[in-house]
This record gives sequence, C-alpha cells and structure tokens, in this order.
Amino acid sequence: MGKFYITTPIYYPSDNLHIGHAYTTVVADALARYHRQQGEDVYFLTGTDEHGQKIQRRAEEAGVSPQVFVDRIVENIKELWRLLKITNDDFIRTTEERHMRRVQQIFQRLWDQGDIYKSEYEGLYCTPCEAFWLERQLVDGKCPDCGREVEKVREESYFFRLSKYADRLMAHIEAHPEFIQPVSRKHEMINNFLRPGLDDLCISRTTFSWGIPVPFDSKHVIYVWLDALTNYITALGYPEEADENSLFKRFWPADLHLVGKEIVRFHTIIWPIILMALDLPLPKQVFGHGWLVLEGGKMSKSKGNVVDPVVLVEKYGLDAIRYYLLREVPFGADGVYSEEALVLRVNTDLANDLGNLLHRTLSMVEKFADGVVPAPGVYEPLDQALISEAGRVVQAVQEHMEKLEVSDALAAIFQLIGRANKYIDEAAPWSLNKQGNRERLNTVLYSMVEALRVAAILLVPFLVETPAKIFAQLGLDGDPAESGLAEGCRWGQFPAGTKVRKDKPIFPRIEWKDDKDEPEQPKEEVKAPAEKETESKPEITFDHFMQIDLRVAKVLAAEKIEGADKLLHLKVKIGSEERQIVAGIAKYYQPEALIGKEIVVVANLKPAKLRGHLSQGMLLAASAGDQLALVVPEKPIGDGAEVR
Ligand code: ME8
Repeated sequence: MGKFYITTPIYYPSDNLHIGHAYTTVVADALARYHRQQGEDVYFLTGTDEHGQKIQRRAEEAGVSPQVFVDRIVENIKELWRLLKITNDDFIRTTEERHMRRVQQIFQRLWDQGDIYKSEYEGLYCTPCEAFWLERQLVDGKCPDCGREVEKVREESYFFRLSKYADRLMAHIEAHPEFIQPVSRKHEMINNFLRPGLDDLCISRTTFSWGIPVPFDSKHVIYVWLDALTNYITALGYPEEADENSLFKRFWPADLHLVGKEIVRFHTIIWPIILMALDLPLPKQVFGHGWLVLEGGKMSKSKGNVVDPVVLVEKYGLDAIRYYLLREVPFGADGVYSEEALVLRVNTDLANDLGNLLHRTLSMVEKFADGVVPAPGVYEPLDQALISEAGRVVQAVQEHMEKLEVSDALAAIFQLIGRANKYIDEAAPWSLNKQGNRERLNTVLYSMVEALRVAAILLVPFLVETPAKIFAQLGLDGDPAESGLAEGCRWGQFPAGTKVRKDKPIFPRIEWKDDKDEPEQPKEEVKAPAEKETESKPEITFDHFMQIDLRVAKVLAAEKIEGADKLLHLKVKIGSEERQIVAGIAKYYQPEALIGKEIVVVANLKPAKLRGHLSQGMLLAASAGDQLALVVPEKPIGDGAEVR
C-alpha cells in the first residue's frame, strides 16, 4: 500500500478566509479523498501561519493581544473546513507549543552547523506581503506584488546560507522534472531566481516581537518563512519524533505541496534548501495553481474584495460549491469567479444531467418494474457500449487525478452521465414496455441503475453528500466511499431484487437572479404582428420536417464583422463539433451577451459564404416588427441536443 502526504499552505489568520483559500483546500481534499479511495495511507495537513508583523498590527488595531486576535479567526477557519467537510488529519498552528519548540530546535541545528550566521540587513520591506524586495524589483518605487509603499529597514539579523546550496538545488530541479509543476512555473523559478544567483536569506527580525524567539538570542524573532515552511515537518513530529514509528518516518517526504502560484518561489527554492541543510529528502512535488480572480482583479484580504464561501454554501449547498470549484477552472490556470457561472454549472451538470438521470431512471424502475431492480438478461451492443464507456471513464479518472487534472476527471465522469442519458433515449424502455419485451427491458433498467451506482462511486472524492444520496435513492445500503475505486466500479455488482427509494430531485434547479444588476428594465410591450404579416407557407409532411436537423448549440465566441453592421460572427459548439455561423443579429445583441448562451441552429443547412465569411448553419430567432428574439431552450440542456 502506497502512502500519500498532501499539504495546503498554512493560511494567515489576519482575516477570515475567502473562496480563493477554499479553492486550494477543496482541491487538496478531493485529492486526499481520491488517494484514500485508492487504498493508500493518506495524511492531509492544513493549518495557519500566525506570526509576523502584519498580524501584530492587525491585533493592535483591534485592541487585543495577537494571540486573542488569531484565536478568534482560527476558530472561524476551522469552522469553515468543517462546513466544507474537509478531511484534514491535522491542523497545525504556528503558535502551538509543539511547533515553536521544534522550529527552535531546527534553528539551533542550522546555527550549530554554520548554515546560519549573524550580519546586518538593509532592505525594503512590504508589510502586507511580508516580503523583502531589492530596489530593482520595485514597480514605481512600490511593492511589485500589491502596489503598496515599502519601508526601508536596517538591522542586525541572522542569515541562512541559501547561496551555498543553489547548485545542488538546480541539479535537483533538472533531474526531477516533476518537482515543480506546472512546468511553466519551473522555468520561471530557474530563469527569474536561480540563474541570476541566490542571496542569503534574512531569517530574523528585531523590529517586532510577535514570533518565535531565536533560541539563544531573545532580541530576535524568527522571520516568518522559516517558521512557516517548517510546519510541514514539525506537524509530523520532526525533529523530536523521527524514529521508526513516527508520523515523520511514515509520511515524509511529502508527496504534494499544493500552493498558489505566488508562493511557489518559497516552496521550491527556500524550502528545499532548508531541507537540504537538514539532510532531509525533498518533497516529491510542489504544484502552484492559478488564482481565482474577480472580474475586477485578484481577490485579496487586503483589497477587501472577497467572496465568502460560508455565504455561498448557505445559498447553494455544499456539493454545488465544491463542484463549481473543482470543475470550472482547469487546475493550474487562473480562472474568473462568477456567481452566474456557478449557477449555470450547477443547473447544467448537476440538476440537469446528473439529477435528471437519477430521477428518470428511478421513475422508470417504479413504473415498469414495480420499483424493484430486475436482473439483467443478455447484453446487446448498445448495453456493451455503455459498459465499456464506464470502464473507460474509471481509467480516465485515475489518469487525470494522478496528473492533478481534477477538472478533467470530473468532465470524464460527466461524459459517462451524458452517455447514460443518451443510452436511455436510445434503448427506449417505454417502447420495450409497450412491446412487452420483458427480458430486454430488464437488461436496460439494470444497466441504467448500474451506471448510476458507478457514477456515485466515481464522484466520491469530489462531492461529499451526493454519492450517499444517490446510493440511498437507488436503495443501496453500503457507503459509496467504502469500496475502492476500480473494484467498486466493476460492472455488475448492483444486487438484483433491490427496491429503489425514489425521493426528491437531488439538485433542484437554481433560479438565477443577479442581485447586483440594475433594477430590471421595464420590458417594452411587444406588439403582436398584424395577421397579414405572416405569410402562410405550403403544408409539409412530418417527414419533411424531420429532414431539418435542429440542434442546440453553445456560443463559444462572438464578434462583429468589420464593414457589415448587421452581421455577427459566432463560434458555436454542437456536441463534439465546433462551427462558425454568420448571423444578422448585430443590431439586436451585443456579442459579449451571447457568449455561453445555448441557442438553436439548423445544423444541416448547406454552408454558405456571407460577406466572405463561411457560415456553417443558421440560428433560429423570432422576429416581429423591429424586434428580434433568439430561440433558446427554456432550461440548459447541453449543446448537441436535438430540437423537434
Ligand atoms: O501565503 N485564488 O498565506 P495566505 C486561488 N501564510 N488561491 C488563493 C487565492 C485566490 N484568489 N487567494 C488565496 C500565505 N489563495 C502564507 C503561506 S505556507 C508555508 C505559508 C490560496 O493566507 C492559495 O493557495 O496569503 C495561496 O497560495 C494561499 O491561499 C495564500 O494564503
């Protein structure tokens, strides 16, 4: 059995945490749950980084001692992780006695072996970021990270010999391409920091007192990064408890430090060098993910533009938020947070695809089999295609999770869910029932519930309430988290004869209303067109109508066409296919307003060139007088869906 030690950054308790912190922690939680599901020995650590000048100042402003100040916020942080059902095994606070004592022991050892020396420091310091900068790094004389004033400080300090280990670190990074991920961050570290040469690191301060005292010189406190980074080993007991039976022996080196991209530098340069000096193995991987930003820029506690995860969970429910965080942004990249996108995601994937699959499946088991899951007969090619899709997806989820492609893993699971919905349409159990084809109907109903059982197990690392809800409605007694992933997902384990327990839809659709919007504009009255205006057309047969391939398409991009005031150029997605469509709607719609919309298009119209642009289809819109309205599905249904 393998082991998996995963950590999040330890967060500053200078304020309550926001959705950005929840993002890192929820991803770490999904990875921890996934590795547990794989049968590995998992240790998942998070915590708080409580020392430093910024916290001391915040406490002064609040009129309380720093300890009282952080205690309050840390309680809220722990409460947030309980709310999000985070499965961390430990929560380390840097103000805990166990941590402070061990940091002092580490400092002492580095001093004794000559890796720390005393000198004088002069530098430019940004208090909110807790970072020192060189003159040349400033932007317009201000902190390059947050844009605030920096202070000149000069003081006696202890220094850590980073430079001594620079070559060894470079060699390690080159020999272990997986160490810094994504790979773009590795190049950044090499080119921006290692190649220009490392300066020794100032690791003590005398200008504030809220920190761990240097063990043999109480005028100095240990400056935060040495204090903070070592949490990953002090939490395991190092250096006091490092024998055979210790957590440290069992879990170090870490398999994954998950961090935001702005602290990759600390985790891939300073931290490995501290470990080298201590003669300890380096973490196997540091993954620097992107930021969740608001339309107006990065969320930050110091800017005050933050989104509170507690409010979102109350409003939309835990699994909705977890799903959005894990699915929306390809892990690694930056992503724009928007509540509207959250609602769209939940409605499309959870309410529509997954919720409907469960609801319609159970309705049919009730209607056609008295609510009792029948034993399957012989599998036909249609069923076998579903079974092999389930097998493919189980494998795809594992491959994606090993590469930390969390969003792709979820996308794969929803491909199975989509496939199962399509399977129902194609197998048409209602017709089989009408024909009295009992054996075939049994096989189809069985395959439907079995696909849902597999999907519930696949969802275990990501959603924390839904898999058990699906199991309960399917009438299954076990816990979906209990069987391992590959074993649990093996096809055919649904016990025939089970009585299903259909209940309320697991994800009711959310009605979206943007509170921030301007008050709704009074709608212009739409005048009914005069009867004569609609010229009647000759009668057609049903077969004629069915020759028109009407499909739902999703607008991916839209822009004006230069020199053609009436035309917009749209890029749309119809199932797995992308197309471009030229439409005469520029007078009625701003291009940005169309992006993400589901519209209806004639998909089998012969392509034509309009003003030199190829148009591969036509969108449907209703027009009356000088009004025009796009025809859209009444609720999100997914592109590629047929319209009849
Ligand atoms: O840096 N998008 O703590 P911190 C995505 N104490 N992730 C975000 C985010 C956003 N908008 N905002 C914050 C510290 N994060 C130090 C760490 S570790 C030894 C010491 C997440 O409270 C992301 O993981 O400023 C980022 O790295 C971390 O919170 C910063 O938290």
